[in-house]
Amino acid sequence: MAKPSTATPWIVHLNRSDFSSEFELGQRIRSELAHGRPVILKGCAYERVDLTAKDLAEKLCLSMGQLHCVHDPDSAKRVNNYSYPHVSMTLDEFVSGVSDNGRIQCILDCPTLDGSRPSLIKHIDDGGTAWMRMHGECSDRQLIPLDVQKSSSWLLFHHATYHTFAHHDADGFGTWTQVLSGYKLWVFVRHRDMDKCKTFARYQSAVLNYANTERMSRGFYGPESNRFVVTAGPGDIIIQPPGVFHEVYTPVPSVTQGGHFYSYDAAHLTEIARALSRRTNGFLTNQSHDSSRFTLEMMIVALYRVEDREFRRKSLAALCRMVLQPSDYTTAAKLSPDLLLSIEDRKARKVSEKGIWATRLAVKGLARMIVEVLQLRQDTSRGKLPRVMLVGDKKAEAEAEAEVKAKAKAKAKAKAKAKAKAKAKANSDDDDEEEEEEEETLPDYLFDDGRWEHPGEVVDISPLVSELADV
Ligand SMILES: O=C(O)CCC(=O)C(=O)O
Ligand SMILES: [Fe+2]
Repeated sequence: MAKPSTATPWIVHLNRSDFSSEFELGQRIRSELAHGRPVILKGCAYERVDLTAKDLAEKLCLSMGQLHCVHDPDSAKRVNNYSYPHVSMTLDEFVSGVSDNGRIQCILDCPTLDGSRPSLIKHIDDGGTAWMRMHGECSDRQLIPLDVQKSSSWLLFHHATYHTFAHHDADGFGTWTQVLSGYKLWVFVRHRDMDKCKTFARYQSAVLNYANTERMSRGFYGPESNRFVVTAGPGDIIIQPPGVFHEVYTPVPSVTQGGHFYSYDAAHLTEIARALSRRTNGFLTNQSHDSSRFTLEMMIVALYRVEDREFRRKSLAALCRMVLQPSDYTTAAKLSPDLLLSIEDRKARKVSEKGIWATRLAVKGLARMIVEVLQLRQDTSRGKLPRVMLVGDKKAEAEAEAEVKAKAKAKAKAKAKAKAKAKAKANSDDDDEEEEEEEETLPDYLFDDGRWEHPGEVVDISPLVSELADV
């Protein structure tokens, strides 16, 4: 049973009227996200948009005849392909489904025509800011990929009673969403031992516990997870840190706007989510944004333009690591030529084959310098990749069930042994220190202080700024 979001200090509830400016509110939200805490914000301005042809055409300027990729779990059932529950139809056809009891569908990624988002978001979106601030200074980054633009602002349309299974959002993005009509039961899922994960392996097995791929006999999700539900109505904004698992139920027809962002303060959470995504082939997420790497690079270039801001040791280390070791985080094996064409200056490509990588080379040099001057750790030891389980793969499911049973048996055996040992020890001396549960520890810069969600201590970047002045 899900508990209300107010039942946990993990989820933070704020009201716009309690802050004197959006800047101040943005600072507060950034500091909550840095510790992995979702924020629910009430009292923001919005314009109501109903799921009607008139509102979509007149208020959002959408073309009702345009084809969209519609999520339809029933279609997946019909063709027995659960990884592709999509059908194509016009927006008009989709909207007519609001009064058709035979259809429960949604559109998850309709681009907005004006990049609209609450004005507050610019205070937390460091990736978008980096692109705009550095425009003109990176000669080979004059074009912002459409993928980047579309991921910063989109629309969701839902028929009543649609359910989205637990997932984490793609590419380690943070996500904001604002309901424009209807309601959402947004459920944050969290393993009960999440705080205690001291290794990446532990973190990974905790999130796999509630992944929707794990169809065990006791139900669809692992029994070790807590769920906290937010009931979001018109105007309410949900701001979600990177990597947080969530499932969503939409009881009535609904229009929602949303967008993704990266922030310097939560880059350590972005790193973990991207590492998980890479290792599970993006299987626990619902999209992929091949340009995200370019945005992270722009954040490195723009760093010296970020004034009046504290940087944290672990989040900065994570940002550097992602640009220095991209293959640990990118699910897309290769960037598509389209993507490269859209981002690189064609003239520069003709002039010099090397020239097209000017920014990438500069970023790598900069990131290396940041790591060296600020003495940031970069070591990870995250064990081998897990076997990816496919939904509907009976053999894999049976194997996984057997694995869980074997693990539980081994755990019970180890517990009994530890108990016997403790008893023997208690008999032999009076030292009543508690037996610590043994845990395999692997060196990892994000986990070694035992607080993987913590962004690390404040790091003074002035030595870096003076080093850069000398370059
Ligand atoms: O509203 C929904 O059903 C799902 C929204 C969501 O989590 C997403 O688009 O990533
Ligand atoms: Fe999501």
